Amino acid sequence: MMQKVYLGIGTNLGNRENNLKEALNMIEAHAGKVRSVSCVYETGPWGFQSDNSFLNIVAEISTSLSPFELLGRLLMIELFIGRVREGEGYKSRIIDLDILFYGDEIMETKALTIPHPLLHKRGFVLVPLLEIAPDLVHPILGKTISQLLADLDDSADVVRVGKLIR
Ligand code: PH2
Ligand code: MG
Ligand code: MG
Repeated sequence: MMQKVYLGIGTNLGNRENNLKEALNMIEAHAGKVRSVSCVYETGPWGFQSDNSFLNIVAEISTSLSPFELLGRLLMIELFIGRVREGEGYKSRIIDLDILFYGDEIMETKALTIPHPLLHKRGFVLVPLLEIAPDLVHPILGKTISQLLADLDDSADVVRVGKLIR
C-alpha cells in the first residue's frame, strides 16, 4: 500500500544547496518516489542560536515503507551525507530529514511521533508546506496548512530563495 508522506528537510552547514540535492537523490533511491518539492527557503535558526542560517524545503513522496522503515532509511541517508549527532538540544547540521505527515497516521512512540509534534509551530515548515499542500488537514489539530499558518506566531525569518535545479 502506497502512502503519501511529507518530509521536512533542513541544513545549515557545508554546501547547503548540494546537501538538499543529495538528500532528494538519496530519498528517491532509497525511501520513495519524490512527487513534489517546494521552493528553497532561507530561514533563521528556530529554537537555538547559530550564526548559520538554514535552507529548508518540504517534499511530498509516496512510499510503501512503514513509518519505522522510512525513519530507518532517513537516518541512514543523514549518516551517509555526513550528519554527526551528539549531545542534547538543537545543533547545526549538514542535513536533517523529518517525517512531517505519513498519510493520516497518528502515532506517538519514543523514536517517532507522527505528525511531527512541532510542525505547526514552525514557519520554516508551514511556509514551504503551504506551497505544495495548502489544503492538507492536520489529523490531530483538524486544520489545514493555510489555517495553521494563519494561526502561527513565529518571528524567525523565512525567505524564499528559489527553486532547486536537480
Ligand atoms: N531544525 C531544527 C531546529 N531549528 N531552524 C530552522 N530554521 N530550520 C530547521 O530545519 C531547524 C531549525 C530541529 O530539527
Ligand atoms: Mg528537525
Ligand atoms: Mg530530525
